[in-house]
Amino acid sequence: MRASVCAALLVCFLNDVAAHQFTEQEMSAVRERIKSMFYHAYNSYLDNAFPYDELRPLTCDGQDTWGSFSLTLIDALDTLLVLGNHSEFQRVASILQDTVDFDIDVNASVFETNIRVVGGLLSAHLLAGRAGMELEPGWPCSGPLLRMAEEAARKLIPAFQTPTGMPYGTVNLLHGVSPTETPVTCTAGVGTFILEFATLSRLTGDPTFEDVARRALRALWRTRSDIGLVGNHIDVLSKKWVAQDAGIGAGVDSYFEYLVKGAILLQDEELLNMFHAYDSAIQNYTRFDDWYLWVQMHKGTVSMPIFQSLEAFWPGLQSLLGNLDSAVRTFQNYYSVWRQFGGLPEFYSIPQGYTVEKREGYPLRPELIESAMYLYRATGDHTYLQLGLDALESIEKISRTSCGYASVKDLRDHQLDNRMESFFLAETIKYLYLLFDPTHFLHGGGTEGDGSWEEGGEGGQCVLGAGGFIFNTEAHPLDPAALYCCSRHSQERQELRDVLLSLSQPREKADSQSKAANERAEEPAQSQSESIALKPGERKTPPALSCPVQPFSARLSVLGQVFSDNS
Ligand code: DMJ
Repeated sequence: MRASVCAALLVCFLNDVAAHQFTEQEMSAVRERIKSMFYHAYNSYLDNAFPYDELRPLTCDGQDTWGSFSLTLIDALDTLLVLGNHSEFQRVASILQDTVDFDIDVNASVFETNIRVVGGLLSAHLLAGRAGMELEPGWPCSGPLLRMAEEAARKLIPAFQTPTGMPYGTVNLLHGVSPTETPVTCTAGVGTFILEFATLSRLTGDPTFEDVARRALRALWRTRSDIGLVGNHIDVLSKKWVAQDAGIGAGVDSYFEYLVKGAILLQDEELLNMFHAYDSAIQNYTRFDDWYLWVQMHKGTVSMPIFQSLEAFWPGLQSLLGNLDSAVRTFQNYYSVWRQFGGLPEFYSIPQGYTVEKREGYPLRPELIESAMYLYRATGDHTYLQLGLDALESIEKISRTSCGYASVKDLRDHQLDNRMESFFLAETIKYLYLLFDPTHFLHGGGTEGDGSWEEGGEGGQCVLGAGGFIFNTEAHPLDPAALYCCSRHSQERQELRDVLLSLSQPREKADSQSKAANERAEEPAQSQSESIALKPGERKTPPALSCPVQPFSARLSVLGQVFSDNS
């Protein structure tokens, strides 16, 4: 454990060194550099790779990877808006409507399609007003990008038709799940849908999406071990754990992220309680010196004493729950690894203080920068800006090529891979930019910077952006106020329909219906999805929206308690 002692000393050292204080002028200069990084890669993707999914930055051409969706363009769309480029956002949104086709004979990852394609389209839909796009009268409860997101998500639904409700990992977009498909799915592949699917349900009024996501979450919850942990891969037909390593990294990460963010987005205590129960087992069994190890899910014995780069989202998540001390200490551990290599290797052996064989790569992942963004907002400590600047310099130096940014194959000798994952433009660049732009509207509230609240819906009764934004795991921001607004509207329409029905029916029948309606009202509070059902195939008409200004801003806090308001 000598290396871990060294790492601990380094952490103390990092804590003691006074961070450089960035002036607004310096931060603005860094923002400009980040913008030019984005356009270097983005323009090169358009010139050399579109309509393929990804740019190949060494050969300056393109390839399909996760499907055949022009994935990088969908994933990067909301980053254009984040950087303030409204005209390009509008242009791309209309290109995507004209060119992307989900009726294709392609086997796609249910997880990746959801977080990148459905998440990207939903977020672009919700930001379309700010980007100055022409909006349908019913927006944000309807709109072309929302319809595209819905269409993509519908292609994923067959994967959830299993006896357990837990989805298969892959689905053919044209034919559904192949009869030869493996039933083994990773934990994150089961539990990373509630943000996008609940958003879809609450915007469109179709409960199907939220229902399947919740069913999968509840099924997964019931499979936890006696000591409260989940493993890495599960058989979705038999519910047997196939890989029994429990940890917070690859294969599991975004499951925990979605319990917390789902709780915030949907004001849902069930999800928060699940997370807290997991968190206490995680703290008990996997945490050592503010690192998180991998342990056997039934016994709690250490199976892999390694840190994975994907785990670096955890301090950011902790800060969302107000658990700052722990978040800061864990972040410092991870930052010490960054400084050792100028990037985060995929795996890092904690006892040896070095990379792990065949896992020396750094595919320009966002997680450490994402945590830095949350922690800077929470603490104001410029150490996090320093990490951001280190990351920028390092990416420029190691991975920039003449037509983009290449994944690093090996951080020890800086060999490159011919791949630029779409999350580089969707997440890494976005979080980096937001780190250096603390008054950006996406940081929430309507009082600072360009963060004015936005009106939506007919007559402008829908106040959007008032409760901050929740980022999905691919950094696509979702607006809780829009969900609330649209599902309120659905509820009102349902009530109106009940009244009209009761008026148009004979007395006796109307009495029995109003009795049923009263009984419904007396039932314990259900998830909102159960009260917003439309009949299959039914479309919305332009709504008369009514939205609150208060509730979300009063209840949500980036730093503090999720349920601070008990009313
Ligand atoms: C992204 O696709 C998402 O952040 C996902 O949750 C994990 N992997 C990549 C980034 O590392």
